[in-house]
Amino acid sequence: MSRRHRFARAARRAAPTCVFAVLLAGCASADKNLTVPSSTTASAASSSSSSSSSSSSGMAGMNMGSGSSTGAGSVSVDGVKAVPTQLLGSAAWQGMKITAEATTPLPFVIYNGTSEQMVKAGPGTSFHLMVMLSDAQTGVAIPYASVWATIKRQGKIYYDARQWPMISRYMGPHYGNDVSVPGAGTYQLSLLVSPPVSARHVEYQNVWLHPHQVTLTFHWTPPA
Ligand SMILES: [Cu+2]
Repeated sequence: MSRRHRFARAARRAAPTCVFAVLLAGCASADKNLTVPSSTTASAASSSSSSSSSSSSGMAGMNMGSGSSTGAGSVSVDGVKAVPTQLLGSAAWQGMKITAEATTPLPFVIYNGTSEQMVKAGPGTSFHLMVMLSDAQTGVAIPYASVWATIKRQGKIYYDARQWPMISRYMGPHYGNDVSVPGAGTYQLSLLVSPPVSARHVEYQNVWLHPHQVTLTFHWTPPA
């Protein structure tokens, strides 16, 4: 099954949750706007993005416990501490910066407007994946899109899921989920990003009109 169809099928499967999230998550775009996604391949090492500089060598020693790009080890709000993040890679798409980061596994709450569901990271969870979409020039977050993440190693798929539109005091709006991978290794992370489904100021009228896929390579080492 093609990625495109998998995406659409999964979007339909997610329909009950999309009822409330359709505007925020852009779930409708999966059925309405799908065309064959354009695709680029970037790796953390080859990306020209400034923020990827630490990943080109840093990922070899990826350690969720010590690597920190937030420097927020001492920051705590209501007892909830910022957790260190590790850059997995970044790419650019028509002026949108797509950045994938990982934090230590963490619980999160899915709230649908009337009820909530707590998602706890199980013992097999490797990390919490966060995909940030932002304007490459201004750094302002871009909401209302959808992100589907697929993680492969040597052609085998180990993770394949929609990312929740998510908010966080420290990370701001992002798209994320808890992820399990089978141990240390070099993985390919593919991100299928759908167009933001929203009204747009005219500076954005000609960009991000079709789904777009990027592939990032990262090295994963479980924390000691
Ligand atoms: Cu998150």
